[in-house]
Amino acid sequence: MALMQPLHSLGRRLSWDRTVTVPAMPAYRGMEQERERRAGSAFVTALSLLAGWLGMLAWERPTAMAAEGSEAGARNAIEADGKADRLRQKRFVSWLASFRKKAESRGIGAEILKRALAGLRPDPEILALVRNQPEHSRTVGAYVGFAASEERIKAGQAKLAEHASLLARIERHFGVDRHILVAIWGLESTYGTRPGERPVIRSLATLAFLGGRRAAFWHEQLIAALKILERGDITPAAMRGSWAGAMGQTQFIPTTFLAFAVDFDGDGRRDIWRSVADAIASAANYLKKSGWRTGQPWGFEVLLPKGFDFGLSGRNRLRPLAAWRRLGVRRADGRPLVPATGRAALILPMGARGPAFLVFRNFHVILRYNQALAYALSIGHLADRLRGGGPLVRAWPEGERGLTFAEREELQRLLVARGYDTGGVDGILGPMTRAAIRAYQRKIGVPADGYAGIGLLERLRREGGGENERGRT
Ligand SMILES: [Ca+2]
Repeated sequence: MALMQPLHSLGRRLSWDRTVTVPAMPAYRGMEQERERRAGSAFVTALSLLAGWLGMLAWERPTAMAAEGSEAGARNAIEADGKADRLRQKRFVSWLASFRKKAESRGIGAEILKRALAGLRPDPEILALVRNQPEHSRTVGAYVGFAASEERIKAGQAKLAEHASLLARIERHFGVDRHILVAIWGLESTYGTRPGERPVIRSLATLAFLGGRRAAFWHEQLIAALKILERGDITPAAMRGSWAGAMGQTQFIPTTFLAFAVDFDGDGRRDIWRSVADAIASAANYLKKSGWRTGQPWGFEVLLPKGFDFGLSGRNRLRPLAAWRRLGVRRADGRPLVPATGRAALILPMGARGPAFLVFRNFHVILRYNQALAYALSIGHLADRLRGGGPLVRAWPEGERGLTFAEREELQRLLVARGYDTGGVDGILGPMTRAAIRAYQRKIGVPADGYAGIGLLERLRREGGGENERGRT
């Protein structure tokens, strides 16, 4: 059963340019900016979330730690917790009154505000969920293996058969490959079996109340959720989702719902919670509006020739397939590289030692759904498996794991100390850090794949920092 757990329950701190990591926490469907539209199941870095909440954590259990170990201490801790609860409740009520005024000024009707917000209390479990984040994170390989597990493939193939005529209609209407849609359904909610159980209004109100750096984002999601209720797509009681407000079988956050959800079964409501037709068609609509190209692949695994220049990889380095072919790149499944499928980028999700992929525009469209490279790759690969394709030809490298935030910062510090420009020490492995890694890799004569693995960090540690490598000749 654990293997059938949907990915949203693992959360996503993934993105193309960050270390691809999958902490075991529920999806944090935020986005750095509104422009990302859906924020996908996005992944605010959990750390920034934590940082924003430190104040909250501090007064949540003020004396529990200090009092640990004695019965009197335990009683004091409980009393203190009771006080903290009452304080929190008082602050929440006052916050809610002010939110209600803002919602009214945004045109939300008094009736729905009354129905949705009456008796609302903050959700203390959300704090625990944020606290219990693991230090380490999954690698892309582990994530893809988890996503495209035998159980999920088997269940997905059964769903393809069960909903064949619906899927054919959705495919005709939106022009999006049914295998991709079923893969999304499979990862988001384990084919609709895990659409999320938490009341969305309560979760979003808790998050907006906690504030922090992303308070405005949660505020907007809460407003959007109220708009959905007001339109009558779903009742407050049935509007359930992840702790971060990702809702229903497609795990849309409210603003994404407002932008992309459709009523495909024609009952007048856009019900991504209970209607398979509405849920899958809404996902199809989202991909279509994000630029899906009908009939084109997301990408495929490739094999690279000996002596290949790994510096050519990178998701924005597009080349025609003919150019990749001239460089000796071939499909791992032995099929020919057909030049008609447009320009492609070469990605090496776990560096030169792992599988390589050529990816097309549709891969970037999947990234609009969720910005994590591991997510998009998982969707693509799971879709291929659902279609009857085989497992990846190359194995993921052994002995790797995702770097922690502290380790990513350490990596950047060590590179900076050696004279490389990482664009700051912020724990975010963006294009500049990747470029710095490649430069360092060329210097030490290893494949310049730009991959920030534990092996690279250990090598930097061994060689120490503090010397300016470039200045030394
Ligand atoms: Ca409907």
